[in-house]
Amino acid sequence: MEGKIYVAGHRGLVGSHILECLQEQGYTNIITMTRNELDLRNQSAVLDFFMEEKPQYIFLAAAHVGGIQANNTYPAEFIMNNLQIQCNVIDAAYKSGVKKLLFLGSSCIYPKMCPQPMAEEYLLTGELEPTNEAYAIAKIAGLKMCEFYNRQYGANFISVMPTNLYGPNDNFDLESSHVLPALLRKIHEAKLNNSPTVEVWGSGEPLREFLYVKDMAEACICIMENYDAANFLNIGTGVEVSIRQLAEIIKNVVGYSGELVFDVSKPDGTPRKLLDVSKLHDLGWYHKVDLIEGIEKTYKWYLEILI
Ligand code: GFB
Repeated sequence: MEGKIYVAGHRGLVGSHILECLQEQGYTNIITMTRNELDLRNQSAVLDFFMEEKPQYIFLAAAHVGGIQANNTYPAEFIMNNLQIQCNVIDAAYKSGVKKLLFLGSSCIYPKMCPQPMAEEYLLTGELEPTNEAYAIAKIAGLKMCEFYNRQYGANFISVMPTNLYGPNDNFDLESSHVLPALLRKIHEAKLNNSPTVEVWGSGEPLREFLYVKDMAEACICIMENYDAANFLNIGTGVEVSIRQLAEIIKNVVGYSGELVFDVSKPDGTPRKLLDVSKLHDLGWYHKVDLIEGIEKTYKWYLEILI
């Protein structure tokens, strides 16, 4: 409980909840750095920080992230920023003698036409989804880097691959956000403006799995405490919904009765992305918050920050 923990990305969606959960669970020796204090893309600054602070446990939740449109429009930034952050932190962790590091990946690492649900073994068995290829390649490099540092140097670096996450502290910017916060905001604003319709990107047919971020944070801490194998782990619920069903659920939570209008000029992305979470369940970890409850909590938070 006294070991020095560094949460990288503590202002992001996952990092902020990891920090909060660690504090709730009684961890006291936690360090964080804002982007202005430490630019994780700067290799020498990162190494200096690790050598000086000598943290023992690292949650690597810092990343350049975004929804389908941001990924598709800015692939150079997604690959460069993520590779730099990961390489710098993972290598500095090794050089400074970190005991254990948890690297956060993404379910978009799996092939576009992957058999469903997607088991860990299906990595690198097919072509990636083009809209997020840059991000996926960076995340695959990160998980492989952890694997190779374990193999060659005997490090204890673990990777987890979460499904689509959502919750308080998410990004609600309509151009760069993921689908859930985008639809929550659009439907809320349509209700306020008495607008008869809401625009939903794509066909509404793609299937996605959503995990409430607090569950994700608890899973990360549980894995950091209890799991030492070199193989990476999927983190999800094992439950999927179509984008159309998601929009209907959000309409119910918000209390909006207008129509959904599907803009098929926008990309659908991968048709289906359901994780096989049997290995996680074998460890005894199950999600607690289901989709409706999670959306209700997120909407409550969203209304509070608007005040
Ligand atoms: O959440 P999302 O942006 O990302 O989009 P991905 C999921 C689906 O929702 C797509 C549709 O089929 C979108 O077309 N969608 C409908 C919308 N309306 C909207 C909207 O208003 N905004 C957004 N953003 N989508 C991302 C990857 O893939 O998922 C990342 O690009 C990462 O690399 C992340 O892996 C978890 O699930 O398609």
